[in-house]
Amino acid sequence: MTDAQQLERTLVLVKPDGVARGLVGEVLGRIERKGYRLEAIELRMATRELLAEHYHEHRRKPFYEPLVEFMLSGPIIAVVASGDRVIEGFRSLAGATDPTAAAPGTIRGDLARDWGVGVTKNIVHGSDSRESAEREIALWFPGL
Ligand code: IDP
Ligand code: MG
Repeated sequence: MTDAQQLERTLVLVKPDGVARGLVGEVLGRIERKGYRLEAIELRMATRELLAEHYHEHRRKPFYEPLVEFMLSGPIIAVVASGDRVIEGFRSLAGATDPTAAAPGTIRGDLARDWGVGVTKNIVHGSDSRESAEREIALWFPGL
């Protein structure tokens, strides 16, 4: 690859529910088996400041505060994955936001459910556009 712009990257998070339930290997395995490359992986606690930036678009939604509290409830695995059309491809692996409705075969459809807290606990985050991917990667992995 000669043009760095062509290397599409996405930010994936294994959320606290996925880490607590021991699903990190399962999620990373699906990314690898699909053929994407893992560029960076880090286990860390989020902070309120980081999440305020990460979920900026949702700041006025009713689910924002519970979402931030959930994301602060335990360690997260932050991942940068790369490959042609990886942003779209990982969103497809992840499945629909609502784990109850997510199709079987997807991460959320196979591994997540409603635990009485609506759609908050859905195992993974994946960037939704090139612009958000580069913004989110800069937040979680400054300098990468
Ligand atoms: P996405 O993760 O599929 O891109 P977004 O709409 O960007 O979904 O929402 C971000 C996250 O906020 C979701 O993954 C989920 O954890 C949470 N969320 C989204 N919609 C709701 C809701 O209606 N109630 C509670 N939590 C929600
Ligand atoms: Mg989103």
